[in-house]
Amino acid sequence: MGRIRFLNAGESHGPALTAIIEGIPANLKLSLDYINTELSRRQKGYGRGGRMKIEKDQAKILSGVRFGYTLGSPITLLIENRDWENWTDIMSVQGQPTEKREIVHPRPGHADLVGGIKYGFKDLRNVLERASARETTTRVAVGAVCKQLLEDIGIKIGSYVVSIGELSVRELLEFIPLEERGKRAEDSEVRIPIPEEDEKFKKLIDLAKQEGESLGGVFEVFATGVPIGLGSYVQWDRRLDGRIAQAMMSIQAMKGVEIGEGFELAKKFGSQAHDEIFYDKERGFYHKTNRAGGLEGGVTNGEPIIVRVAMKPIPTLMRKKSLHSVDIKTKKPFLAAKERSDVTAVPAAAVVGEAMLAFVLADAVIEKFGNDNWIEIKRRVEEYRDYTKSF
Ligand code: EPS
Repeated sequence: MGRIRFLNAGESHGPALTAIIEGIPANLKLSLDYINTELSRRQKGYGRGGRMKIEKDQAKILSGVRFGYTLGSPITLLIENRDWENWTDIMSVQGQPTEKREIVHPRPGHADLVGGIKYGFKDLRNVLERASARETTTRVAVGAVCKQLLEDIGIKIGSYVVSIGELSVRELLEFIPLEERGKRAEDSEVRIPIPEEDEKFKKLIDLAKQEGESLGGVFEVFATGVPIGLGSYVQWDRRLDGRIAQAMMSIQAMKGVEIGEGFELAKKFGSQAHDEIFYDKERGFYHKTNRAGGLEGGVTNGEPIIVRVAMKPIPTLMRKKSLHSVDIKTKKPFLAAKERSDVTAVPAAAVVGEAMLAFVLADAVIEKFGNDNWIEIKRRVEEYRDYTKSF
């Protein structure tokens, strides 16, 4: 397995969220502004709820960086929850439990019930606080560190939304280059790369909001400039496609991952499914198609990595009649709890997907090229890129 790891901690309404990343080599230039820009990208998206109006996520670096360069020691990131001041009694570390904001009507589709049973909580707030997608804030901060490492060796990551509910722009994307899709998504409130379609998507989200409903969708994350040979076929847990899928599925509410043409490939004859190999002195080995999404045998093949991820609708429904549930104390039928939530968070989830892809790729880079001094590692990457061309 790889050599970068991170752990994060923090409750949604606790004082702060933190993450420790270990394994980022020394002498990598790191910008805090870059991290904060990424955090603000995660906060965007038409259909977000009230919480995003309260928060203005900003990271503090508590360790591992000096005068703008990494030290090779663990990097600690801290993001304060502005909302914390409204929850000090409910989320108090000491003192007596309160029934205020207690949750006893688990929401279908959320971790509420399974978490309560598993950990033995009768107040399901204990589950919600950590299961919440608020946790993805730190993933984005960690991803922003990894992205800076990757960009320094020419690997760029982006994302865009393909569909929300039944509305899709997938058919319209074919002739738009990946990087252009990512660029256009930045200017769209729903992160779709076809600006003319924005209004349609916003109307659907408005409708869902009116109905007290929520919406899921599909987003794609890509990486360009990826060298041949990251990941490995020699053992199941070294295969990079598997590692990417795991990272994506670990994001709250994700229910499906495809790489390249994914499920569509299953319908094709072999001759229509695979990417033929060509050679050019300038480019080295290359493919004219990229149905494999940049991965063959669990190893990167030099083409852009393309990952498609499906997000289910958020479980909190604000409509009068939410979903059937059971009061965990009385065992009587009850409607599921309502919490402040988003109507949809697919645009934000795409930014989290970028962070997870950045983490997996940075890890794979370090695994292949070394993990101590970034200056040496960078040189090794350059030499290796020459070697793959002349192979
Ligand atoms: C989120 C913060 C949360 C939710 C959302 C994501 O804040 P709050 O619960 O205070 O409104 O808005 O999380 C969920 C919808 C969920 O079910 O976990 C964030 O920072 O992205």
